Amino acid sequence: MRAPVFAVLAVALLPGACGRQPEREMPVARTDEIPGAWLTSNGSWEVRVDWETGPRAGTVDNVARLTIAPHGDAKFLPQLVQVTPWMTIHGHGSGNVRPVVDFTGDNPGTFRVSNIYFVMSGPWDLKIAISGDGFTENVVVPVEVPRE
Ligand SMILES: [Cu+2]
Repeated sequence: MRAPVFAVLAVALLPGACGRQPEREMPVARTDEIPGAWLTSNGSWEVRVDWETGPRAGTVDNVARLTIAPHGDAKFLPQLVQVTPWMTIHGHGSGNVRPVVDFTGDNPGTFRVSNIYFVMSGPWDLKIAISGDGFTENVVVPVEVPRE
């Protein structure tokens, strides 16, 4: 059985194109179960971002590893993970370049995200949507892209 609160959860997936995103969605809270992880919008998942390569501006050779773990009782299984780089202070994303999310198979909640393009240095966000079983939860993870 699902908790009643999930019956009213309806979160549209955000378009990736520049200029059509709503304002920044703040992370709800940080959680202690995975050190450095962020809690998704309805509290079902903890998400941590570790950089394998980068982050660097002006290249698609940025690779991040997402660790996604249930927070408390698992409410649904993550079947789709979408990642959108967004530079909130300027109101733009990465144009037509979309990150590629692959399940690594290492462990049930580990995903490799490649082809992440930051058009400039500065403060970025990774807007992450985790979907499954008709539900979507979001989390925003800040990323500081250093100057070269
Ligand atoms: Cu910018």
